[in-house]
Amino acid sequence: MNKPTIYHIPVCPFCQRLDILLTLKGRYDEIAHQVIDITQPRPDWLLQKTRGTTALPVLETAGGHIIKESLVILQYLEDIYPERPVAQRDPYRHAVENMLTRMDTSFFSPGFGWLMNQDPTRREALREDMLNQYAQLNDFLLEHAPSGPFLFEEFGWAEAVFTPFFERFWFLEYYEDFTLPDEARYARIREWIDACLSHPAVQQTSREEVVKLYYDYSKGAGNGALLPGRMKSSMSLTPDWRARPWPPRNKYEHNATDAELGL
Ligand code: GAZ
Repeated sequence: MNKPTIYHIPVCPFCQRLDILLTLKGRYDEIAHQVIDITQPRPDWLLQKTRGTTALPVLETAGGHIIKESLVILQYLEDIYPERPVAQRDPYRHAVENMLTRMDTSFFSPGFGWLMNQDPTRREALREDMLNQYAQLNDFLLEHAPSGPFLFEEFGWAEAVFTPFFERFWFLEYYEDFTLPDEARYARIREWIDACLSHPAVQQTSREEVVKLYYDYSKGAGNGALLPGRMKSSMSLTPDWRARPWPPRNKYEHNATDAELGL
């Protein structure tokens, strides 16, 4: 019997969700993990498996079936590895974590939108949008889990869904000088984020990797796209990010070259 295979992109937050879940279950090594280079066209063999779609992660089951969409794959992994459940089993509790999960897109979209923004006059409005999303999560947690730090007793499903984005938003601190204000309106979400970030199952990436790989996103080029005048994307697999210098932070004033980025 083949192992199930996950096709993934390094530093993709949706892919990291699966790594977190598998780590929580102690099953990470039972899956084959195959890296796909986001800066190159998808290989034909992969496009054949996906029938032409390019978004990752994709899971190929041991029986050769293809499953797309990170949240769908998470549920599949939860179902095939039912010991050490990560999702809640009680119907009401499961509904609560699903409500929070459903807030993911309205949380991460303004974060990526702000990172990719190129118009300095829009910065304050984008900061406000982002803060409103943190406030909504804060309110949800105050209603359903006032004593914290997690939604339930332990790091679980909602934490696996959101933590990759808490880690990606290190790019907002670096490129947009964003920090969550030290105010009561954000105290509960701050506590959740801190507890999530320090959990042992979420250490697949680092602030340094995120900041270096997402430089081109900060200049408006997403998903491995190439910026004008550049030969290489900051999302390239080589040179290794550890060997590259920290990128310049002044995205609104300066276009870094390949050489400046250590590419
Ligand atoms: N809904 C899918 C899932 O699995 O949950 C999303 C997967 C996805 O978007 N994967 C991206 C991908 O494979 C990599 S991570 N892209 C290559 C391709 O060919 O489609 C997020 C953004 C954004 C831009 C990028 C990303 C991101 O907004 O992290 O907003 C959330 C991509 C402009």
